[in-house]
Amino acid sequence: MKNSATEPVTAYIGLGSNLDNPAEQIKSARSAIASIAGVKELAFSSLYHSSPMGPQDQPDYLNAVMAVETHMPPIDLLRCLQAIENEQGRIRKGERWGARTLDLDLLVYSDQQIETAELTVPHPGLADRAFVLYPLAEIAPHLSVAGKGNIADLIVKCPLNGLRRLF
Ligand code: A4P
Ligand code: MG
Repeated sequence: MKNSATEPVTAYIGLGSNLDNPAEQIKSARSAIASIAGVKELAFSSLYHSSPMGPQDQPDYLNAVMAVETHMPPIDLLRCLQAIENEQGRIRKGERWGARTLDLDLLVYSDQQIETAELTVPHPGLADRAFVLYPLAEIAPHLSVAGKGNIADLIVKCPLNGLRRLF
């Protein structure tokens, strides 16, 4: 296992927002994640503009991906991410894929494959989502995603779907 107390692992976090000034939401979330004890920012992608996946009667999204180094077990990291979502005013209305101030998904945690009631890693939607794959490839062009393959191969099979890189 690579998440022992002595050896940190690299994890990738997907950030998405389509309410209440998405650029500010993502900026605040980046600082909040980098401030978690035992988490260090390694890289942050450009911001990407994307059309909503799911219900179409919601605003477009801003998306980004962050790479971090951490000693924290994946479930603890997920709980910290959920706390940040809540702090930034995320209201869960029970609608699948509905509008949100902030969505933080644990995309990849080292080379681990995890399947529990609370956490699936790599994130199950990763390979089908341009707004995840393209920013991920920007900061980790040589990444191999456990059980799914190389990021370069995944990108080839995933149309852009209107995704635009901003800055
Ligand atoms: N969960 C399991 N595995 C994970 C993981 N790897 N990372 C569980 C994060 N959470 C994980 O999540 C529901 C449950 O998933 C959690 O309780 C957690 O234990 P949630 O955040 O409460 O609900 P959700 O986000 O609405 O559901 P879901 O199915 O996770 O949605 P996604 O996949 O997060 O998609 N369109 C664009 N363009 N850009 C977006 O970023 N995002 C979504 C949400 C919809 N449409 C979008 C975007
Ligand atoms: Mg989510």
